[in-house]
Parts: sequence; C-alpha cells; structure tokens
Amino acid sequence: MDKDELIYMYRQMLLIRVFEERSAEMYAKAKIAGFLHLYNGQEAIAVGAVSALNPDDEIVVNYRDHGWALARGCSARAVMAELFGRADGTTGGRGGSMHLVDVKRHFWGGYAIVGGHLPLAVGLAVAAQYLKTGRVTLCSMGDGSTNIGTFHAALNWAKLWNAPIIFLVENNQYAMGTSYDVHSAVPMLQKAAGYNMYAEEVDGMDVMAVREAVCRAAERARRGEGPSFLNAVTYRFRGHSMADPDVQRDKQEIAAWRQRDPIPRFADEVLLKQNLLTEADLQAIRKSVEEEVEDAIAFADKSPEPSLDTLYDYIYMQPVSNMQIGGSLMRPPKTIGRLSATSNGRG
Ligand SMILES: Cc1ncc(C[n+]2csc(CCOP(=O)(O)OP(=O)(O)O)c2C)c(N)n1
Ligand SMILES: [Mg+2]
Repeated sequence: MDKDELIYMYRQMLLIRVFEERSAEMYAKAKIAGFLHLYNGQEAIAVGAVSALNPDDEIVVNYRDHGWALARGCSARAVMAELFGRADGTTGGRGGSMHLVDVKRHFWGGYAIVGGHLPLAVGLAVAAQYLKTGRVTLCSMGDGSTNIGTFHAALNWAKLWNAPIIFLVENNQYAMGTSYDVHSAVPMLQKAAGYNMYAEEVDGMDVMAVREAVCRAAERARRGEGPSFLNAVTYRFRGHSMADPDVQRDKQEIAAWRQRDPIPRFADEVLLKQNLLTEADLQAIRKSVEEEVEDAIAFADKSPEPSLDTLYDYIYMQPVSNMQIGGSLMRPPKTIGRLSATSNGRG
C-alpha cells in the first residue's frame, strides 16, 4: 500500500470514531430516535475489510452498521441524515441507524434481526456465482449470531454450494451483556470446522491484519475455492447500545482493551514509526474529521423529514397509491408526527 492509502485508512477509522461520539451526543439531545448501537473499538474491522474488497463486492452487516457505511464510502452527511430520520439519509429516512443501505455501493445494510441477514448474504454470493460476476460477498456478524439457526443454515449452504462468501465474525466477546463463555457451547473456530470450512483467527484491533485476512479469503473465493470464515477478535468500548449502562462487564477488562485501541495503535505502529506522518499531521487530520462531522450534523439538521405522502413508497415492487392500499382507513392520519425519541424501547 502506498502512503496515501495508509493515511486514508487512518482517517476513515478516526472518522467513524468521531462520527459516533457525536452521534451519542445527538442521541442524548433527542435528535436521533430509535436505537443506536455504536462501533467504538471495532473500527479496524470495517476499514480493514473494505480496503481488501473491490467496490462492487457485496457487503451485508448487522445493526452495528454506521462504521461499515462510512468505511464503504457513504458520506457522513447521508449517514447522519439517516440517523436523524431525514429525507437525505441513505435510506431516505426510513431505515434509521440499523438499516443503512447504499445499493450503488453494493452495501446491502444494516439488519436488526440477529443472524437474519446471513441467508440473504449466501443468496447474493450464489447469485454472483450463477451469473459469473466474479463478485465476492462479505457478511459480517456478531459472536452472538453464531448460536442462531440461520447461522448454521447459511454456513451449510455456503459450503455445499462452494459459494464465494466470507463470513466475518466481529467477535467482541459479548452478546449484549452475556460473555462468549456463557452464550456459546464451543470455541468459535469449531463452528467453522463443523462445516469443514476454511477458517482463520485474526486480531480485530489491527487494521492491517484484518485487511490481509480478508484479502486471503477474497482471493480464495475468486479462485473458486469457496467460503471462508474469519474470527476477528475485538472489543466494543461502550455498552451494547445507548440504552445499555454497561454494568455487566468488568471495568478492568474494559480498561485493558482500551489500551489496545486500534486507532492510536495504527498511528504509533505504522504512521509515526515509518515517518509517514508527524504528530502535527495527526492533529490536522483530527481537525478535518471533526469539521466533516460538524458539517454532517448541520446538514442532517436542515434536511427535511420524509413527506407523509411517501409513507407507502418502496413497499411494493409495483408502487400503488395510498388510496389503492386501503382507502381512507389505511391513510396516515394528518396529525401523525415524528416518533418521540423518549418513547423508544430498549434494544
Ligand atoms: C433474533 C433476535 N433475537 C434477539 C435479538 C435482540 N438482540 C439484539 S442485539 C443482540 C445481541 C447480539 O450480539 P452479537 O451477535 O454478539 O452482536 P454485537 O451486538 O456484539 O455486535 C440481541 C440478543 C434480535 N435483535 N434478534
Ligand atoms: Mg458480540
């Protein structure tokens, strides 16, 4: 990789971190409704993985998706507008935090049902194989998802069909507040071995290690060698979502993992050590990232809410008018407003 590519990766990780820190503030100010799952600590995975793929390779992820959308090149403006539920968001304000999608960028989202996206990812991979597009599908998931039925169905079909897919587990070692040892009967790689699938464990706090592992897996898929399984060991620095006070994890454990923060680590071990950047350059990058996020917030704030007239759009393949759907009973009442941020569930 050349210097500019390395600096780009650093900036992308920092952009995700700053974007999410500001998102948490916007959530507290009730600018963002619904759920908000932050990616702090896991940035090296999305940035490393995306850097190893072609722009038209397919990516499918779970609800912890802001970092993936930004790493894939969605603008901070569009992602923030989506979090705000506004018309200029990646999904027109309809999806919100957990359903960021950008079809142009082959970024299929953003799924809230744990493990629900895995069979969809296998479908994308089999389609690419059938149509001979040469595209690889990358499907990321949490460690908790690896206990669910669709995980096993997806690995089975992927192996049986020799599908060009990479299953990337973002193993932050917890499903909500439940640790891996408590939620899973066997070690992670044994699950891949159950389907006789090529597997590797990778340091998810090291952006270059993730990039190299995904490169290897993508090359295998393109050579027709079928699916790969990567267990990227990582840690999230905050609670499961904004609704989680994070009382179940040990404070010392959190502090120890924070010492391995992938962003300063990459700056120290690569950028500064190889004299690619100075401390002053790092400060300048931070400033430009902070400005970009500030601009995204201002943009999202000004963006309009989706019009009520479009409430039933994108539901049917062949659009029908509101009247056709159900006459006056199905039409939205004129008084309907934005859902209040304070009426959220937990999540
Ligand atoms: C089928 C299903 N069951 C339960 C939930 C509630 N739920 C949301 S996230 C989550 C934990 C998932 O943990 P993991 O897969 O490790 O992902 P992480 O949040 O750590 O990224 C649970 C149980 C859900 N969304 N879907
Ligand atoms: Mg997890």
